[in-house]
Amino acid sequence: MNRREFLRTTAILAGAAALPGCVLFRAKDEPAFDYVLIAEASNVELKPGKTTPALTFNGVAPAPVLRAKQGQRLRIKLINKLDQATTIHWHGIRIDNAMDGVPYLTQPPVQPGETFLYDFIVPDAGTFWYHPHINSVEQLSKGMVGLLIVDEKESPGFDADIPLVLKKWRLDDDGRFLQLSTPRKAARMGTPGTWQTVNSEHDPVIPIPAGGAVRLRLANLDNTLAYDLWIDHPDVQHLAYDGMPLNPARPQVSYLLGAGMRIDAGLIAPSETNVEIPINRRRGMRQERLCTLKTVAATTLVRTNIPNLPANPIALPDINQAETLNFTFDWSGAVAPMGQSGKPSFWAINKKPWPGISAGNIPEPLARLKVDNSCIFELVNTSQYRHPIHLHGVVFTVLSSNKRDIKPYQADTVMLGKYETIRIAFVADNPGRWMYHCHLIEHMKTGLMGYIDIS
Ligand SMILES: [Cu+2]
Repeated sequence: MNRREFLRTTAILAGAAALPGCVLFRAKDEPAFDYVLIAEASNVELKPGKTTPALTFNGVAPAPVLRAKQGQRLRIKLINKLDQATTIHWHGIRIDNAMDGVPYLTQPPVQPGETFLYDFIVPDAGTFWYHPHINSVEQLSKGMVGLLIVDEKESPGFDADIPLVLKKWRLDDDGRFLQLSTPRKAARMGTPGTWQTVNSEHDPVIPIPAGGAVRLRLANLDNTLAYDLWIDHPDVQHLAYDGMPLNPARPQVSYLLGAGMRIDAGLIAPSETNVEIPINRRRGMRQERLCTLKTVAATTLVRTNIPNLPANPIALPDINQAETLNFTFDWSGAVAPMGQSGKPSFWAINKKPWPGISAGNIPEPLARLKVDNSCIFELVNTSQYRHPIHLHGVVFTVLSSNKRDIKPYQADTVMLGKYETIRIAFVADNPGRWMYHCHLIEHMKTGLMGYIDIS
């Protein structure tokens, strides 16, 4: 048994899950902090036998899985040992605005050699993640992405809880990074990676307890790709999207997982050992295997029911009283330099490409919302390229689409298909300035970003 297999087996026996190479970094010596995250350049092994010069938290890529309990205070000390500024954004957490990790808008960038203490309450249970919100093409592409799992107040009772971080790294044959972005691709569907991994391994086999109730936390932490996932087992349930439970759970359907989005899926593992369940990415008629679940002997009873997840305490919008705002996501194709950055802008929200931000130059918000008001956002995509649209600070309900039937659900990121219009609704109950952007990072960096002001 090699170390990775040992870690996995140990994790299953413990009823928890470990990511290979992603050891929890509890701050034993510094009781004031629950976690210490050191941003640093580190060599990692993604392609077997090859060295990849990654940017990491705590020397591993993807970053360590952080774990907290719903309703608890979480303190994380960021130490920046990079040669560039960074921050940490906590994707999907309904956080205090000052802790949201957006440079200039919510905090000064954390410069090389500096530290920053993130200190916040986690109000919702679910599968969330974290990443810098600065120089995002490079910092996210090169590895500074990790899960933040918030456990329910009472354990739902799964026999295994397995994070599956999807990421396709843009590497050459020797494991070095290729050019991460080109204007041509940024103006279209983004620059895809070349080396697909699940939890930093290519096509891994992941043990699950035979007969047990298994929770899979599928997280797309890629900068670019969308995954049409399919778990090849007859009774898979979708339990949650973006950490927000579906009540009741829904049978597995096609759900395009854009950059930044998550699915919690549940299944009862076959009671025989050595049964393999592939997880595939569907691409038209083709299926590309991402990883394989494989049953191993376990001391669990044979289960018949997938546990339910309790709802999170999200205020429900009053649709009849809600104010509707329209946001059009446009392809402008302009190669004209934008704003102060002088970089090309290809994308715009309501005709405004994000001009960049600096200490003395905070752009105007895309909208000002009155605190506690219900709002409907109508998201209009006028292009043939899709956009995973993410709003910080709140959880919204996805209401409807002009292209497909939507059974409403809660999320923090919604995939806006080509020429699609989607309506989302939420209560603006979290005051602050919240970023509102496409999570396809090259789109965000070439214009498709803004923020809303709730006050
Ligand atoms: Cu986009």
